[in-house]
Amino acid sequence: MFIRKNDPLKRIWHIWIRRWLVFTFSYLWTVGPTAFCQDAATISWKPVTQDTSGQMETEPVYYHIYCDTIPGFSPGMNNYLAATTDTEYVHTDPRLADPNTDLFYIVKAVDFWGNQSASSDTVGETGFVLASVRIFLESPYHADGDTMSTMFRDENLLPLETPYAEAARAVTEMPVDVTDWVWLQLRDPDTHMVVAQESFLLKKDGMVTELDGVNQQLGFTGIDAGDYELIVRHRNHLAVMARPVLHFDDNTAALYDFSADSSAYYGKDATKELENGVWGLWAGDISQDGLISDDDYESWRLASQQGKTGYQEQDLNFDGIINTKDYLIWYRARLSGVAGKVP
Ligand SMILES: [Ca+2]
Ligand SMILES: [Ca+2]
Repeated sequence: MFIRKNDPLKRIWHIWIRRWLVFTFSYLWTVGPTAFCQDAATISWKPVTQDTSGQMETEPVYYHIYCDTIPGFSPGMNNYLAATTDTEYVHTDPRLADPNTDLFYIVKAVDFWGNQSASSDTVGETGFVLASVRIFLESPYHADGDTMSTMFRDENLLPLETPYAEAARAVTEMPVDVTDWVWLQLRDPDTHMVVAQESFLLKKDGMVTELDGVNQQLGFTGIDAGDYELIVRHRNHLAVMARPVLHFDDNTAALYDFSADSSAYYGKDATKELENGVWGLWAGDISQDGLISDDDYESWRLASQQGKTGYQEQDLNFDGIINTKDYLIWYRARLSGVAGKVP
């Protein structure tokens, strides 16, 4: 379900307030539009009236409001918006009128003595679901230390803009420990149509993160909770799909770990064993057609002849140079007869 700024208040979320760590109680809050202003939104919630021991609150309760562009954000100093003793807040921000940016909000209650509640659920301009994914790529993976190369990032070769035009996104500064960009898609399990997709950062330990390089709760906006196929794509590896259809919603997502088990992947031989018990994506699909074929070889050959360097899809071993080392990776994959298993 979408929330649009010109819709009436629609959704109600339950949250729990926790104080003194002994007792909890709930209140409700909603986010909704102001009637006439496209760059403003009204966030409202029901008041906290009881403390954690069930007594009436006699002192004023403050509500701290946090706002971010990432649905899975954690409230903190860097996204603190305002405090109020009211039970609603009108937020005016030009980003609310920007169709390419969605804002999300969290509220925490703070009592007279400074005790903070747990976070509310997140509400925002659009519906969203969260995912958490770990995955390794064959090319940059080093068995020593179980990590992937960050050479592109460390040599300032990693582009600030994602290479996946279908999921355009950019950072202003590349976080540390990033190996590359990856592209995740959610598909309807019946029609196999993509319902949401986004570019994310892949850290050297295999964790996929939001653009801050820290947040592992990956937001897909514009869709409601449901069962979806999860697909991971990378610019020169064979794409993979999670084996079961997974349930996604706006609660904190459990990790789906492609690196730990070959059964995490849909299809036989969809994954390569990088070392004992560690699984990753096959390198070599330079043309991104789901096959390891002569197309990929031709692309490598041309790039090699032209002496291309840096961040190139033909660079299959992630060293910034295109030479026979890359050819050998393609050749071994070709000999193995592997192909993408995403239907
Ligand atoms: Ca190919
Ligand atoms: Ca290379």
